[in-house]
Amino acid sequence: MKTALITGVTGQDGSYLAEFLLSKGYKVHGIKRRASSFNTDRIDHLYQDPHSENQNFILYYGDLSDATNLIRIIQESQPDEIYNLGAMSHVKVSFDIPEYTANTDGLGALRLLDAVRVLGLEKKTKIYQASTSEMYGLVQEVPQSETTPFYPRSPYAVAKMYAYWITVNYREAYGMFACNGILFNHESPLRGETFVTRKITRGIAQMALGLEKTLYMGNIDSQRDWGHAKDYIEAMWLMLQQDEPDDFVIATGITTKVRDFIIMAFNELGVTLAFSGEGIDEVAVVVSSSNVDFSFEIGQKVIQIDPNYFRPTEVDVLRGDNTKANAKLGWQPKYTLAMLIKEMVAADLELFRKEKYLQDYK
Ligand code: NDP
Ligand code: GDR
Repeated sequence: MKTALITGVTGQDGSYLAEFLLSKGYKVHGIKRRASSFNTDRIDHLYQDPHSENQNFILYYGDLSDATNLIRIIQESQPDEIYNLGAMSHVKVSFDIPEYTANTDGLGALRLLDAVRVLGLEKKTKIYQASTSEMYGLVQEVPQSETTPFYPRSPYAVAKMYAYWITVNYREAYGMFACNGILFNHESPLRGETFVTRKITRGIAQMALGLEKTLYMGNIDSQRDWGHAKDYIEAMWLMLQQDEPDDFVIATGITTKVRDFIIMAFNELGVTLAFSGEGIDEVAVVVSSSNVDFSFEIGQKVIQIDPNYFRPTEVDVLRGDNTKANAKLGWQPKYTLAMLIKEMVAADLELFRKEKYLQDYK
């Protein structure tokens, strides 16, 4: 039985990856942060009573800023594979807490790599580092591949650049099996509520049920290459099953504007939109045709632009070239953007129907 350790196990990717590895027969160890309220919603269905026999999903309290804690957990769990998914992962928030972001997302990766070295596990333990397309930042070329120069545009991306290069350095200096997955945006019904796709699908579901009237957005002209998290966590695993460690771009190869994501998500409910206005504050998005099953009104201003959601420096266009992952890992995405949006809108409608029911009958 193989053993894996996942940092960030309570996040979107961590929860899908834990489920995936358990289904492959792994013993899975996960690190969760101590919080004053429960933060394990996404993995509660995987919970196993510590008193049960053959427990194969084990959680530890820990933090990427705490090296001694990481050393202890790695020593105890003796993992064959470590997936470093833990991070302060919100680009906009990283402008508010840059030092914390550097410590967790940059130095956190170093602490893990060094813990493996200190414990003498360099030849046993393989490491996956969650690198990101945000490292490409200011557009140098489109599509972006493993050879495209980096130009990070946020404290988050700069911190992730450190993690990327320290992973490469430990691979070259100490012969460690350490890989960077340069993953483009990937989403799901488990996506954090403040990332743009989930914010949109939640907002639409709330408006459809009459719980909200307007959704406030930032830059709807940026373009992202969106895939489904379920496809992407499989690529992480594939990287660690190869004979040699390497770095891979994981992306769909298709880019879409945020505003087109909005249109597609509304269309999912049979609602069409009209856009007008040019300047940031003038853009107005109103309902042009509706669906009687939902609470939209013709002319309702469903999207309004709020400059507070803009970033000081933006990444305008991301589109990944997955040729290498396709050739060497045999990886390609199974989900289309349309399938992803359908699943996310349906899940959020279901969520807010329950909430509305509770509100109506309390
Ligand atoms: P999430 O934000 O959903 O999850 C992040 C996880 O990291 C959570 O479990 C969080 O814990 C944990 N965490 C945060 N701070 C710390 C810390 N100081 N110590 C230990 N754990 C911490 O991210 P995703 O699942 O979307 O992404 C996974 C990883 O992949 C991240 O590193 C992200 O930067 C990277 N990435 C994500 C992409 C995407 O599109 N999703 C694309 C490319 C890279 P808690 O639940 O307590 O907050
Ligand atoms: P990103 O994802 O910054 O690409 O980072 P996010 O969904 O936050 O933004 C995508 C684009 O949408 C624009 N946008 C808004 N974004 C948010 N969050 N809220 C808004 O209201 C809004 N309006 C417009 C943004 O400006 C941006 O252009 C994600 C994270 O998961 C990172 O951890 C990961 O590394 C990258 O994807 C790849």
